[in-house]
Amino acid sequence: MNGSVSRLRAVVRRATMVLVSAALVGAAVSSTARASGATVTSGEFHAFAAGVGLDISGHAVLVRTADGTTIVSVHVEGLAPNTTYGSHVHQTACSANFADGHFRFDPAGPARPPNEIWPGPFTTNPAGVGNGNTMAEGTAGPEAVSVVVHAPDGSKIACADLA
Ligand SMILES: [Cu+2]
Repeated sequence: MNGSVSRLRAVVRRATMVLVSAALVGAAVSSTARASGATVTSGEFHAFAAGVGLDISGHAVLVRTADGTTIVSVHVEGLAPNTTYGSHVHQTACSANFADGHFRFDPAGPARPPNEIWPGPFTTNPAGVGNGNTMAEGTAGPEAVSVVVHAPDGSKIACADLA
């Protein structure tokens, strides 16, 4: 691992800790983020599409930092234990065509990071709670408006609108 990767990972770890505490105290987080020049959007997860009927909750936070990176953190409860889920930033609201497809920095570019923003895959603990996070180089455009959690078979089971 080179120095810049380990530095980035340290930044992500720190940012994730800040985000998790921030998500718990929403108002305080956005004033802190404003002070640093970042913009923060966040939203609550709800069961969705193939997941309707499941008691899924949690939240997603997307931070556009002042120095041009995008950090996304998800916390999801009510999932199956010890299971790996996919998660991506999507390009429409949860109510519009089931959040449609993935946000891409370059719409004509590859369907994977770093051109997309994937806070998963993440693996749940024995209680069915999962946490995922990622940091992308670049500021996500205005169409980065939702975060979807996918079951292991790829189906969309939860969605959070970011506002
Ligand atoms: Cu997705």
